[in-house]
Parts: sequence; structure tokens; C-alpha cells
Amino acid sequence: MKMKKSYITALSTMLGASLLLVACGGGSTPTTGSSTKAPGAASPAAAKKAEGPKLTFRLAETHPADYPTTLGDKKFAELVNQASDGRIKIDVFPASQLGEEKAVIEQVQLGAIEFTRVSTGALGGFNKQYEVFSLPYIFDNDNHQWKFLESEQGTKLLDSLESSRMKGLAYYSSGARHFYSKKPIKSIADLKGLKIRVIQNKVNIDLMNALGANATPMPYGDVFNALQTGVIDAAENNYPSYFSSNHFQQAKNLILDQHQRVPEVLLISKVAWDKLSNDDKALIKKAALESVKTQKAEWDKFEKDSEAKVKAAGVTITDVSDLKPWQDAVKPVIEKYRAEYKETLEAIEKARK
Ligand code: GTR
Repeated sequence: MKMKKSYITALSTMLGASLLLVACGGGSTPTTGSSTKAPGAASPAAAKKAEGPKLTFRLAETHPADYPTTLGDKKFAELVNQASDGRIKIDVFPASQLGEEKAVIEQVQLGAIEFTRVSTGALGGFNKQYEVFSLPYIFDNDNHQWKFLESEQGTKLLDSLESSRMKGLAYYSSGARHFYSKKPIKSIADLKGLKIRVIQNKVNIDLMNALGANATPMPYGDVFNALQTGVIDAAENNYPSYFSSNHFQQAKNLILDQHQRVPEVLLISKVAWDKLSNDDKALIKKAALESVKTQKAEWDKFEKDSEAKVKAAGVTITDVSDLKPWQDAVKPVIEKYRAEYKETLEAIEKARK
């Protein structure tokens, strides 16, 4: 039988490669469990490292590389890599490189992107349970919010993402959201008639209506231009986003009304999750929860820093000493959803004490 030269070369390369794999203990040989160590052979851990990662995943992040959620993601990736002896590698893609939140969530549902960190505001468009976080003034402060997030009901909510083809791993901090506008806003009345960008979900639209404003849902990455061109008059976010997105350059009037506290979520696609071994599921979950500490610490620093920087840039900041008129104005929104979110709202109330 005559064989072409290129064929023979390819065959011998393949043979050589598989012999090499056998020699290194690689290929389809499981890397976990005990192995008999030949004298002078590398330790199993070192051998595993030399082989490089077995599983490589992508994590999509909206914010830039130095933003506190991105730093949390990176810590998470690092902890997973360590705990798996380099077997699992998670590459963090910041600055919306993999798309805007809504598009990323769709990709995650399909399993095309394995991990993401997104706002519960964006998740509200995919899982009704999550719209509860967009209800105004349900949390008094960050402590109250964390007490709830760490409660049984908070965990239940994280688990409820499974029905939306995702698996919630951990919550991250996101502080309070405030309005900012091109025109001065000194009181609630100044919001009337303004076109305000919101994260797309039903509660946000009701909320803007209750304030006499017009909700304009659009991706986060479009807001700067929309402010610049006058497509919208205003937007709303926390200090770190207001600063890092440069929205403060276009909308120089900030009012500290604290209308929402919308936490962030670190999650994995259900498609990817279901393919993992139980050990890997456990180490990923553990790493996610451990990364919260880093994210929270970075958040506190960045929040203060952003506040100082927007002040230095000459933003007009209006403090709201009495939140009552704001809370009264948006009460109908809470009442509209009270029955739907009864269980969660009761647990949030309980966490207040
Ligand atoms: C930020 C949040 C982002 C994104 C953004 C927005 O606070 O961290 O994930 O949801 O708000 O307003 O779209």
C-alpha cells in the first residue's frame, strides 16, 4: 500500500504526540485521584500545572479593569485557579468586550459565555423574581441589604436563577443609585418631564412614571452618547458607575436621593454548570463566596474615590436630607408589586430589625 508522504508525516506526528501525552500522564487520563509515581517523576500537582488548564472559561464584565466588580471577578478567577491546581482557568473580559449586559445574559443562557457578573436590574428582564431589587427604598442601607442577601430568602433568590438557565454564585455590592441630569435637579419636582435612561425592566418604567419622568431603557454603553446628543436628559446610577463611565462629564447635576440599591450577581451558565463535576461545582461556589470580601473592600474604596473625583470635577451635588417626599411619591410602585413579591418583601422587612 502506497501512502502519501504528508499522510505519513501527519501520522507519525500524531503518534509522537500521543506517546508524549502518555508519558506526561495526559490525554484522556483523569488528572484527579492517586497515581503511582515513578522515581524521579514530577509530582502530580507539578505535572498537572505543566499540562496547562483543562477547562478554560470566559467571564463577561461590563465595567473597566479597575472597577470593584472586575476586581472581584479577577479574585474569583484566581481562587478557582488556585483551588483547582491550575486545572480551571477563567479569563475575565472587562469593559463590555463580550457585549452589553442584556446580550451577555442571552449568551450565558445558551452556554456560549460561561460566566458573567451583572446587575440584578438587568436580570429583572430575564427572571421576574429579580425585579424586586428595582423597587425603590426597600433597603435602608448596605448593611440592611447584606443582611437580606445573606438570609435564607436571599440565597433562595440566587438559586431561583436556575429556572432562567443560570446559576447564581454570589452577590456583590453596588451601593445606592441616584439621579443625575444635564439640567439642575434640586428636588423631586425637577424630574418631571425628563427623559431618564433606565436599565430595562418593568419596575424601572413604573418608577419613572411615578416620578413624572419618561423612562428610556437602553444599554449602559450607550448612555454617554445619549446624554451628549440630548437623546436623554438624565440617567441614574451609583457613584462608581457615574464616575467610571464619565457620565459626570455630560450630566453635571447629581441628587443624592438613593432611590434604589440594586446588588450585583456573579453567575454561571446552567449549561456550563451541569457539565462540571461535583468537586468543581463546590470549589467554584466556594471561590465565588470568598471573592465577595475582596469586592466589598474594593467597592468601599472606589465609592469614596469616585465621590471625591466627581466633586473635584465640579459636579453640583444636592443632598437629600428628607427622603420622605421621595418615598411617598414612589409608594404606589411598591404597592403595585407588594402581592407579587410578598415573601421577599417580608424577608427584607425582617432583615431591617
Ligand atoms: C451599574 C452596574 C452595571 C450596569 C449599570 C447600568 O451600576 O454595575 O452592571 O447594570 O449599572 O446602569 O446599566
